Amino acid sequence: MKFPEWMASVQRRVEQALEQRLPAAQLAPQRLHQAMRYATLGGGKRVRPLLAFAAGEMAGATPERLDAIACALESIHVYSLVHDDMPCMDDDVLRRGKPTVHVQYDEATALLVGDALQTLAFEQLSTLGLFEDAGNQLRAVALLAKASGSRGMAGGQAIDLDSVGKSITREELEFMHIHKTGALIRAAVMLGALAGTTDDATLERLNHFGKCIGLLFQVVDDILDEVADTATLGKTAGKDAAQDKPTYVSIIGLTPARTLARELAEEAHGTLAPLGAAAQRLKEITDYIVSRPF
Ligand code: GRG
Repeated sequence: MKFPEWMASVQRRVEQALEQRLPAAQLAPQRLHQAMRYATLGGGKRVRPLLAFAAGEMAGATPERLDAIACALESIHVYSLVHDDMPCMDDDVLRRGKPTVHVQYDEATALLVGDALQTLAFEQLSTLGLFEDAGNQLRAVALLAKASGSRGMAGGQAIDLDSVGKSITREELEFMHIHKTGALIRAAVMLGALAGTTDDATLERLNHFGKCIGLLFQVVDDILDEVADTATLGKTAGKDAAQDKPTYVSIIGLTPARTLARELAEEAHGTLAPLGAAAQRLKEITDYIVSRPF
């Protein structure tokens, strides 16, 4: 199967899995469940699920097992977007082409949607029999918890909020992004691999690949933001805080950021090279991520 076809089939599969695993809209409390579904369904590239499927297929994990893992990852990701969009953080009114949850519902609901999606993720991941090996399942739960918490995504977000209007070094920016965006992307690769059978050397290799691709994702995101801003002559209205945030482009410049993206993609490919054809999908996802802005 060609990559675009594979990607579309995983995206469809994940949409269906999320649809089934999210509490029904008719189930009380209806407003909260409707808002959880509103936030999660019908949008997004599903990059983290794609990475989990790619690594999981490589490790021989069944698609049914990967469905649950993909849902756990996407639930954490959506929770982070819903909270990130709130007035106390980035104060965004649009996400995935529709009004953000606090705009469509209200702030308290948005807070609860994030909370409930986060715990739903761990409920999914701890389903009995989801992993061949109970030790690997516990490892996956711990990995996702760490990647989401203060030593991962939430920690990166805290640094991000603290850096508004300040000048930070390239090293500090990298530290922030490895945590804020990179940790969950890295966890996606690792969780997929843990759902199948993978030796420790390969897991270590995938861990390094995850680190490269997590950072790559953010560098590309910064480039895309810059290119979009330039095209629309600046997103001035209502985005002051986000505009003052340091990015790869603001710290090292657009051309060096593009060079960095290429270098990170090369490092990701180099890390996967010894895995041969088994890592084909991971290589294709790397190219998909890096090719977006160029
Ligand atoms: C609130 C704890 C907490 C964390 C928020 C990830 C994050 C941390 C905030 C998102 C803000 C943001 C726009 C970050 C830049 C990179 C990024 C994660 C973009 C959104 O992810 P995509 O492109 O989105 O995968 P889709 O909609 O495709 O799922």
